[in-house]
Amino acid sequence: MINFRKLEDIISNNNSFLLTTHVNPDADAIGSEIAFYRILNQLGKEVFIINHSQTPYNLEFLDSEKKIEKFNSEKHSALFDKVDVLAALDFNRSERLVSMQQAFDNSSQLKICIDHHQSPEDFVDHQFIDTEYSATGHILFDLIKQTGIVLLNKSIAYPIYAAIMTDTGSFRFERTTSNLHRIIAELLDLGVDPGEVYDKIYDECKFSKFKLLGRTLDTIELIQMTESDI
Ligand SMILES: [Mn+2]
Repeated sequence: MINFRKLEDIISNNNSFLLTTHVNPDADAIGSEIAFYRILNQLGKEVFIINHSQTPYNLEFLDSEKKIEKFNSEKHSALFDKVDVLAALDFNRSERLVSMQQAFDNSSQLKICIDHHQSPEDFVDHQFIDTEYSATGHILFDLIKQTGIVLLNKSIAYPIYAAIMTDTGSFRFERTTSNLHRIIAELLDLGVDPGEVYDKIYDECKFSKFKLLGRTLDTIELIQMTESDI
């Protein structure tokens, strides 16, 4: 069980937050960062989102404010000791931060982890982890529902929908319950278009693979063989 009141207290009592997620981020990783950023933004907090990896091409649409930055040790290291809270989203082992691990581990600022994976490492001050959740975005939905910390609007519902859709394998996996579908219904009522999110994540992914295939095919060379080569 996640202590949402505790998480609400941490949010209320601090002003600046650095959000991050795991290497090779998926739609739950990016969606949760964007949803959490928009929650904090509604509350007037100062927020940074810094990741080890570049946001994958097919997930860039989730970051419409272009808020996510790729970690650069010279530019960002000092920030890890300056913000009030470091928030790890959708992972629970600091090695998943790769180039950012040292800056994160060495910081003495308050650290929290919001996640739904098993076997967490003891690397933060407060863990908000429950493996019963379908996605980290789903935890953020319950944070809003159970505390009323902000009003759930379309701009928060949209990345939460993307997070849950992908982490449930488009509503196929075990944690796809009737309760989860009730949550989804609420997100759709706020104006999320499921076809649009699906097409953006999966079709643009296919499109970028075709582009890569095109570049690869362009490098093909015909090598003439003579009789002596055989
Ligand atoms: Mn996840």
